[in-house]
Amino acid sequence: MGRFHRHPDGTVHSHEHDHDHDHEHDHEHEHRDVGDHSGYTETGTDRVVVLEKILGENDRIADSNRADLSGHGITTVNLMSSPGAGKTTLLARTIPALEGRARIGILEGDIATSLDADALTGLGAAVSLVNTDAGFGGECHLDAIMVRAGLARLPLDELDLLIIENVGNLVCPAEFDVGQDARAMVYAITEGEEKPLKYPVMFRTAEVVVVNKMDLLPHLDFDMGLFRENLARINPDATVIELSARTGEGLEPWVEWLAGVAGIGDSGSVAGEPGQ
Ligand SMILES: Nc1nc2c(ncn2[C@@H]2O[C@H](COP(=O)(O)OP(=O)(O)O)[C@@H](O)[C@H]2O)c(=O)[nH]1
Ligand SMILES: [Mg+2]
Repeated sequence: MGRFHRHPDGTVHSHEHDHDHDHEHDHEHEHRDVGDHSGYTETGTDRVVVLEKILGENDRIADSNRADLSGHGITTVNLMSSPGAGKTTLLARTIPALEGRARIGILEGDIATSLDADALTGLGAAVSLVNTDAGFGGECHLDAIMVRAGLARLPLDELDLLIIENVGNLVCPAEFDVGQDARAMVYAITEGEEKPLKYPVMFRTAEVVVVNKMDLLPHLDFDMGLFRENLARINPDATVIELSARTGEGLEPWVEWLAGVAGIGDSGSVAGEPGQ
């Protein structure tokens, strides 16, 4: 895709910067009068205006999602991570762990395939799949419109807790409000201690950071102290939960955190059915 820039006459356009081309002959317009294109001082302004419009529209729909969900008594958690950190594996353990305490819906976001949705089907949760390459341009995140489409396929009257497995990506999902009540993220210790510093937005927006793949700790030179220090610089308030989604060790604090946000703190009571 080309890069946008504005010329002194006010026209804005984009074109590929293919350095194999001879610019003097290929382009109809004169470049030398606007100087070095690597600067693009005005490009940022154009992009900010466009992004503000997109995000403003997204936020309006996110607010409708939030209102609809809370109208149904549903607490919604937006679960984010880089690809492969362990979101699906964690959810496969979480659904049975909350059985009898919360009726769970999963909104599964993936660019392509139903692999994760299939893996989470049959565990006791209602599962709705949104593929972003099916009508949503193959986006690297879920936005509020996509989530709204996925909600239409869930039995909202029968749910207490909705967990949205966002598209695996450490950047884009953090920029889009989808109507959640809380954001959680999974971080795997195979990713490197510096990730909170390099990808601050997601780590900053997460209320809870699940530190996953703890079973691999003996095989890695991962420095937990350094990771926690880096995370604290970006988000000192984050709740940190170390666990292994593979073995299930350390799962309980995560399950109780979810129960807490869903307002079903007392183990054993079925949400929405007091007295049972
Ligand atoms: N060793 C180990 N592997 C894990 C753990 N959690 C997930 N994995 C593996 O990591 C890979 C990606 O997991 P997945 O749940 O699909 O990650 P997602 O892309 O975030 O949904 C799979 O091969 C999982 O089996 C864990 O706690 N320990
Ligand atoms: Mg997954």
